[in-house]
Amino acid sequence: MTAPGGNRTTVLTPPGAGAIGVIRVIGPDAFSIVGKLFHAKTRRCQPVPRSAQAESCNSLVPGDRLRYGRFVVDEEVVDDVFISQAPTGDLPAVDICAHGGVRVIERILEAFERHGAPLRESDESAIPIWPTCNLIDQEIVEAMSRAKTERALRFLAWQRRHLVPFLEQAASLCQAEADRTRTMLEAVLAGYSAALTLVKGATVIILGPPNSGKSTLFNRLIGRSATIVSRRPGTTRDWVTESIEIDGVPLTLVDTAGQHETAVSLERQAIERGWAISEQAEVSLLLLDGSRPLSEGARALCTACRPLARCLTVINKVDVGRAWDLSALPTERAYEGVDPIWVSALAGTGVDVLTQGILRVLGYEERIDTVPSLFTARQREIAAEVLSDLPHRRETAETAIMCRLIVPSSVTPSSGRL
Ligand SMILES: Nc1nc2c(ncn2[C@@H]2O[C@H](COP(=O)(O)OP(=O)(O)O)[C@@H](O)[C@H]2O)c(=O)[nH]1
Ligand SMILES: [Mg+2]
Repeated sequence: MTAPGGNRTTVLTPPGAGAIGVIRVIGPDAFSIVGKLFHAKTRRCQPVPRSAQAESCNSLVPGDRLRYGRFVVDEEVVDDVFISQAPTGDLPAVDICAHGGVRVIERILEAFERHGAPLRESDESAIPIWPTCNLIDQEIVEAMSRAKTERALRFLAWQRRHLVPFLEQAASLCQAEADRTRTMLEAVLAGYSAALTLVKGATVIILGPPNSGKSTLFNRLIGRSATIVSRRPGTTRDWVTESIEIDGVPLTLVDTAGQHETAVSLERQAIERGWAISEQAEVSLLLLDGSRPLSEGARALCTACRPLARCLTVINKVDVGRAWDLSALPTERAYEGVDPIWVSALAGTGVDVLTQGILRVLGYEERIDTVPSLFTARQREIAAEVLSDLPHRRETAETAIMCRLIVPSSVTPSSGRL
């Protein structure tokens, strides 16, 4: 048991729910305890005045700035982590963002326990209220606790500093320079789809006739052999999912059973489920075997995939040779400028072009990391509404940006508890 005001830790993220686990150390010695275990890797971006507390914590920067480094126990690196000072009001507190694996979190908690900050579970008072100053800030903080990749976390940290000031400026220009407000709102909306994917992730499903190499491509993309690959059609009896990241974008990859007519009911179910997922997936990959003449079944599948959003045609086994060219395809399969991609899932040829194609259809042509960008459906809806009202209702637009989009804390019903 810890004394009510004593040093303790609490885990802010649900176990196994995200790739990032956030541990909060709270108590009078929080900074010095973290300072004994954290070793900074990078220099500060810019000099900032250090508080006496931050001085005692190995390279921690005050406020919401993140520091990147290593969590080291008994001279062994447990994980690469970010740390930030958690603004709590009464007691000092430091957040450690580590990879969310159960063992990593356990080892960090054990180390803190040994240094006098044991885990205190189900203790409401141990979880301080985030002093968010507006609704967008609150949305950012909540999204940070669920971020799946380091890039998502960096993106959100950047938005936390820049998004609201940018929107406030857009609001202040409504009356005098409505055109600039319009341009600014268009800019924050432009990156929405990519930002949403970065924060929440996207599903990529691999469809195709049996034996076209779906499982081989799946394994190639996840970088290890997780599904059985076989020459006998129909080996993947059910769909398999795996979390991967491409350039820091979190993706759920789905390998399906071959899309063909079959009497085997188990496989039939898997195929049907594959179709159900593909309708919800952000990206579908239609994988065809390019080393043999295109079968009637494959041609029928091309036609069936037509209504799918963001469906890329991928032609496999280029290492064996090209038995047909694109004119053999029953439909024009280019999607938003991404032409059919020739790959060898076995040899890895063309896989980089494919991963870049996936990012491209998800809106990653431009770097979105350092431009103000909206990232929730709520934000987008309000911004789009304001945009359509401009320039006729400038006053309402200003109020809408300030009071409905940004929403200062005095107006928010919830105080931002995670
Ligand atoms: N030569 C060659 N063979 C491949 C390639 N991709 C997959 N294969 C082979 O094709 C067969 C079927 O692959 P699999 O991934 O099980 O296909 P699935 O039924 O679509 O999942 C296996 O023998 C693979 O080794 C490739 O790029 N080149
Ligand atoms: Mg398979």
